[in-house]
Amino acid sequence: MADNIQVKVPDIGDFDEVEVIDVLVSVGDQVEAEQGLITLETDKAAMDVPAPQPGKIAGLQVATGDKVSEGTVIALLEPAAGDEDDASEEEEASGAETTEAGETEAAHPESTDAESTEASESSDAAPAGETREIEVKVPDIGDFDAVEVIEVLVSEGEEVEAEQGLITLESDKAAMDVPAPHAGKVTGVKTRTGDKVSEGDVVATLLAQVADETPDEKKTTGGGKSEKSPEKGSDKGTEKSSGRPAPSPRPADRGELPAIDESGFARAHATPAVRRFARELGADLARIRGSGYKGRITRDDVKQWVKTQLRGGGGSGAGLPQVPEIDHSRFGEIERVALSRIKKISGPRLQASWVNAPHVTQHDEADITRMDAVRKALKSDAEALGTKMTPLAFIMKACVHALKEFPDFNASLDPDGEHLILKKYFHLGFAADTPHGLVVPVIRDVDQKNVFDVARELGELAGKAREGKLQQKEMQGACFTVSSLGGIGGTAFTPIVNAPEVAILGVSKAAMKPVWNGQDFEPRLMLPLSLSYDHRVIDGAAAARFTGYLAEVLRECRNLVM
Ligand code: CAO
Repeated sequence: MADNIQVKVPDIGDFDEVEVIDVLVSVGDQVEAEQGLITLETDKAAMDVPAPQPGKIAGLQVATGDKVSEGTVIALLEPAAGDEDDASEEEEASGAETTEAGETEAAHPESTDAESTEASESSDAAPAGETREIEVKVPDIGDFDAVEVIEVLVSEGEEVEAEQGLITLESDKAAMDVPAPHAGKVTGVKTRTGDKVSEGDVVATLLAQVADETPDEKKTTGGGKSEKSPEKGSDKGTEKSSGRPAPSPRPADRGELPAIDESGFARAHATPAVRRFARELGADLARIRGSGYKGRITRDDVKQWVKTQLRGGGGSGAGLPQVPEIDHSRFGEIERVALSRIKKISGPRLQASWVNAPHVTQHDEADITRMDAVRKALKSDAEALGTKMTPLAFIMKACVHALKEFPDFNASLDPDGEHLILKKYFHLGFAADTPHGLVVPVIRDVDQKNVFDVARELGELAGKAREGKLQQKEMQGACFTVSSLGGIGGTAFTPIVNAPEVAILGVSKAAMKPVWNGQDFEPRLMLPLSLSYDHRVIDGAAAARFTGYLAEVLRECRNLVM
């Protein structure tokens, strides 16, 4: 049998002690090469640590909420048959190491069902005020059955607070946490990510001090189908799990946060750390729209929401009117397919940018007749170097000139909303269309590279993007983004700013047009430019000057090659 491979956290840039926000696989799962095993989240971004090669998960060494750094072993992978020979090669690339096949036990083994059943029976008989083991079961979750566990938020041995989410369930309509009914220590985790659970299923066992238990509390702790439960229907989700009446929410006054709706708070999709943070600030998670993976509420969402409330509410995207839910099958045959992983991650980010940054798009045209002649003249030299010389390399070089002339475009708005962070470097992102979705690789220091270097990096990064091999650090640090649909078509579009950048340049397909030179119409190759910008930072006049200047730099085509 092949040796197991230790999968380690790769180089994650300047970050240390990064939080594991999701464990995407379970022991025994078969995984493909590049499949995400865990998700890490820094202040800036979420990223997956992928499997270096196909195989079976022989052990998991981390749990949600753990902190990891470069080199931390996160899982043991039993290579798929036939891939053993590649293992050592892969190790080098991924920082993985082999270990003896025997060392494959999961770091968070599960306790047995027999123990928890017994514990549950004894818990029902135990007097109030005693420390005892209780079973936490899926409460009444309305009309849903066999709901997917999308996240296990705790591991065995972990101390939890009352109301802290233990697992997250996701139905077609909503994500909800099953919370701990009491503070205590997790003695067993009974579900894994990907399991399907229904009302009454045991999700965990907890050693807790149970004082003054009310009938309502009993119902949540052991509210399964097997219990003699009171009438069903009034305790959807976790509404009664706190045993406290939920204070009725009231509108926010300026400088004041609305009261927390406890039942909504318990159901909100957020990690324990974010829950604690929200409690500290008095923020109601039920009111916050999550921008993280699968709509998870991040620390930044909480901060942003609190800031907006203190400024008088609105604007952050929280409390947006919902699009009505429609049963499309009433009108004809339908098929429901999962979004790609990239779309699930990029969707909330695009939406966060769209709702946070007031967008305006400035359209313009650049005469690139001369630039295209230069590009064609360089094409064969580029080909000799194995590089394709497309207009995009020139456009990125021209953008650097415009960014130097208009530094406010090479900036980000400080989260305090009162300062602009001006960047003295010129790292440019470009949108790349891949079979899995849209990604934005970044070319660093474009100002210090000639057009051949830029074209070569464009080709390399676009190739990696299409193969799904981009590393996280190759998508970080951009100051400004170019989104080119020039190779496809169209005359104009409205790109969404890649926040926290403040502007993005959309480029459409160049076309030969008759242009009046004062005496005659001349055939000129005209490139459509669509600059979207964050109107909190950029004014319309500045945007018009920016595109005008950019068009002039492209027309002259000076200082773009070297
Ligand atoms: N006008 C006319 N022709 C253009 C052009 C333009 N603006 N831009 C590129 N072309 C031509 C190229 O010269 C090339 O032609 P040849 O093969 O004859 O030289 C052809 O179109 C294809 O170019 P390309 O698309 O392969 O290369 P690129 O450098 O222009 O773009 C990349 C690379 C990765 C940006 C592109 O492949 C891509 O993914 N574009 C989609 C980006 C996207 O989805 N944006 C929308 C996001 S929402 O904001």
